Amino acid sequence: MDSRRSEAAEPLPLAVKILVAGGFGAGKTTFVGSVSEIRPLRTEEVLSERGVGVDDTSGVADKTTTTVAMDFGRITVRSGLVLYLFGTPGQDRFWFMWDELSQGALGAIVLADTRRLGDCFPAVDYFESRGLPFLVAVNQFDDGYDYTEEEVADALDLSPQTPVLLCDARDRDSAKHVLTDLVRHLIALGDRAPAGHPA
Ligand SMILES: Nc1nc2c(ncn2[C@@H]2O[C@H](COP(=O)(O)OP(=O)(O)OP(=O)(O)O)[C@@H](O)[C@H]2O)c(=O)[nH]1
Ligand SMILES: [Mg+2]
Repeated sequence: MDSRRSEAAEPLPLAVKILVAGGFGAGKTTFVGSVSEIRPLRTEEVLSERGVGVDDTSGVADKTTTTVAMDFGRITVRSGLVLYLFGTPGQDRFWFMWDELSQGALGAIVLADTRRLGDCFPAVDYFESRGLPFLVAVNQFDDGYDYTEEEVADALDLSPQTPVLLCDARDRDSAKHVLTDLVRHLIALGDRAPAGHPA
């Protein structure tokens, strides 16, 4: 068989860059790790005493490590469509990374932590101000409040078209569901945009 012909018949998959953002300890690294089909790249460092008074660990006292640069993972959501996932660092002192990480991204997941819902405000603000489409995935912690999607949308003052859904970042199917909803949201926004204008 002519290998050049078989290569030509297989189109390259569409690669889409997605950010996974949210407050400190919201579950971003967990989310990327549970859904990635490759061994995720992580940049975890142990939270040391030097961060005391700098990092706000209230509500996540059990946390021993934190992401200092980014998480990276990959998932094929359907044939021909591959998502490259970039998890952001959660601590305020690593905000300077966000502009770099968001270069070329088509969409974002904002993970909301049910123990500290307000911590995802900065991520929501960031994506709204840059016009990057996002959805809010509410990561439910056992010791958090059981919010409904409507309560979260109200509390975060989201625009009516921003999807909100409940999830468990530790569960692969749940995380994959969040990503497929984001892809649907991006496609719907693209369909609504006037020709020649980005959504
Ligand atoms: N109960 C519960 N625990 C979770 C869930 N998601 C993450 N965790 C736990 O919460 C802890 C923090 O998760 P990470 O994934 O490190 O959070 P992160 O947002 O990447 O944290 P930073 O990078 O430090 O901002 C880990 O011990 C996880 O096992 C969840 O949905 N439910
Ligand atoms: Mg992390």
